Amino acid sequence: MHNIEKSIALFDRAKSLMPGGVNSPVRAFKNINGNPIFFEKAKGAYLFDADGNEYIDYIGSWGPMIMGHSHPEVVNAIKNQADLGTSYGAPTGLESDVASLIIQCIPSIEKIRMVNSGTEATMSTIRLARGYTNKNKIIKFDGCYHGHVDSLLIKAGSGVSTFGLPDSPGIPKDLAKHTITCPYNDVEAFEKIFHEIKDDLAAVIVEPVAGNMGFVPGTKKFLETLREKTSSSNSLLIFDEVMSGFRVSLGGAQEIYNIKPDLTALGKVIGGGLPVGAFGGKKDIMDYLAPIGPVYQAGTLSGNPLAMAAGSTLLNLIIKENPFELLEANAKELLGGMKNIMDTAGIPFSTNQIGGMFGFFFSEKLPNNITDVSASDDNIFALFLNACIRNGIYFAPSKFEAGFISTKHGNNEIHKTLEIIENIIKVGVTKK
Ligand code: HOZ
Repeated sequence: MHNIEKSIALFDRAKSLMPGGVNSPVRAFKNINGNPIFFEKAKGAYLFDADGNEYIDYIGSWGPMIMGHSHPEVVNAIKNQADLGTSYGAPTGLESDVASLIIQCIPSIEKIRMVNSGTEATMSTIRLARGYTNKNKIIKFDGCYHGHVDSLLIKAGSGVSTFGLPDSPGIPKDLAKHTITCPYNDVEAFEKIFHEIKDDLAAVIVEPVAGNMGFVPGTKKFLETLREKTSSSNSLLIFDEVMSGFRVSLGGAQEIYNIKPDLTALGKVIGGGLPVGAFGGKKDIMDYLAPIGPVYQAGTLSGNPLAMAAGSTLLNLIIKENPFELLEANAKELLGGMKNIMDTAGIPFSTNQIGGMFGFFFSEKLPNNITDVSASDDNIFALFLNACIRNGIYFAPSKFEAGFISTKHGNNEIHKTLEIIENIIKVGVTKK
């Protein structure tokens, strides 16, 4: 069992200085009654905390560390760029490097704009969709999380589900009334809502592979229906691939489903671990942005050279290696092993994965939407998670978050993880 004395002291200090002691709520471990671990360094598949403990990391900074932490080429690119300047507030060729790599991999993106976070990316797609279509309403799906954007923080997943805050105060009712929510993967419910509001429908936004209600892929029929209906009403289809982009395959979820959205929001991997977001899509829609078009969007640090240097290096590595089959095979081995352990112990358990993203649930039936995820066992999840973390396995501390595996998670890491989990289950840590 890891001693986490220093993490406990660091959390106490942080609580006196920051709300909940954190800068992003899920990190507080409040829902699992745990103490967050404070980290000092990371390498490959491993994190190292302030007490000197080692963890096999299955969060990977929520996606970006797909080739492992502190990849030497990414680190060198950041160091080299830092020597040349960290921000100019003016264009660089690096921005076009990242743009062309993304456009090469994701054919629905003909033009792209860089921003600083996934939240900024989705927020900008909504404004652009409203400006371009001259309509107001947005359909989003229960349990999808698109960042903390006013219009999208309604029945959202991730932290708001983790802490049971489906509708955050601070969002004007007049704005919220333009966002209509619908159950995920429910074609009939969507069609009903669509027919009621299609004349004023600016956009449908969806995580085609949801990573913020645990890991729940959209069904092909559901996503195809969204494409067909939005095209028929001159509304835009927005894929939020902040999590799934460069995580489930080189071309994102849209490649797997063979569906072209009008706009795509990206983040995480494309910044190589530095703060980045981007949104892109059809040329005529993107050219509706200032300075060519009337829809305004801007940012001093957008296309920041450090982030672009890290992002282009990581994207080049991913394009060269195309590691998605390997990642999926390794994720399957991990999850298959976990399932065997749970089955032997008689604990209801289900799993899913695509490429380098995965999910596990303490429920017999594999969840298809947030209602199913909510019904999975909270008590066992919290006990299991705390036990894993205290024994050096770092999984996301909420059942409403996804898991991530990197190219540095080899046989050793997977077998060690399974051995530790087997012991945890044997000593009955997860018994109620
Ligand atoms: N909501 C983020 C992932 N879905 C978690 C971000 C963080 O706490 O770093």
